[in-house]
Amino acid sequence: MKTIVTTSLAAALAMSVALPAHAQFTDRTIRIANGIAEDHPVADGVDTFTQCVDETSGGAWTVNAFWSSALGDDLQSAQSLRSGTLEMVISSTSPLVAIEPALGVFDLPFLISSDEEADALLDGEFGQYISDMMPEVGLVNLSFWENGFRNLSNSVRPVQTLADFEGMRVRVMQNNIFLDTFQTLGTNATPMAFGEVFTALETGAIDAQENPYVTIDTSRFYEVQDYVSNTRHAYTPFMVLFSGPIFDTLSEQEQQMLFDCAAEGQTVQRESSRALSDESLQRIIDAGLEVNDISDEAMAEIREAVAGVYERSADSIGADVVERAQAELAAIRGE
Ligand code: TF8
Repeated sequence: MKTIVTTSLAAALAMSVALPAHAQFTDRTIRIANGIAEDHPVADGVDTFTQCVDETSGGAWTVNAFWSSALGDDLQSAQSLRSGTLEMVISSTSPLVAIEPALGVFDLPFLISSDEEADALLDGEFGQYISDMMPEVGLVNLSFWENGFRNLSNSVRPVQTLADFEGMRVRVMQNNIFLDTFQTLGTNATPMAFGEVFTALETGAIDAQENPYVTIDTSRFYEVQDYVSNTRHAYTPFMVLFSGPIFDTLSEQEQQMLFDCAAEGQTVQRESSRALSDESLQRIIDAGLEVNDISDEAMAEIREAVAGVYERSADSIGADVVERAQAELAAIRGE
């Protein structure tokens, strides 16, 4: 009898060393802040991320996502991450320029021109270079997800030429590069947090905003806008950010899980974003909005008008950062 007990005890001890993967995962609840609505493709990425974390941690980790700025806007949430009072945010790079000026590179007008370029730039050396800057400001970038190409919507007129921007009251994201771009285009631009945009459009405080089709759709901007013009003036990615101070308290396995699961989420989220973009465009059209493309001639004029933004923002972004992005994009394009 004694032998049996001893043997099974030894076996149990051996198993406890070799077996339970969850021993490296402490029970935790992770909150993810988000500014967009729950039917946005980010939710598909978050679902995948959540499932992956649940499986990898053997149920030790719980992930709770909060939508529509319930935990604060992008910038406020990122600041909470830095102070260690919130675990995660999925944020556009643009409002975070206040924290890391180099992120302004993604706000430069017409920098990226296709999905393929975006993926190659963000998943390549340049994306890593940007991610490597984040720990210094108390943030860990787990992955770049897709926000998408931004298009202008408004309630005044279809924008078909440079002149059509004139005098429009446009909400822009909170940084000087967007402000400069839209002022240069002739609009009356106002920086504003995303959560205030719907009401500002509804009350007529502003005429226009710019975001990808999926956002114009899922945030119901089509209810308070009449025109959408296919400007594709910027591709501002999402960063899947984790709190630096909290990250530092995690085990190596936990840290690796975060990167792996954010990468799994990325695949699903980008696919979903691209599939939904056409559906969203159709819903915008079905809602009665007038959607227009811009001619090559007019687009050339628009690009030329904002070309000076690159030089004017080089100091704030860092000339080396801008050059590096441009060089990598040139290589991606085979130039
Ligand atoms: C913007 C951004 C936002 C996103 C969202 C809050 O216009 O594109 O839609 O950052 O996650 O502010």
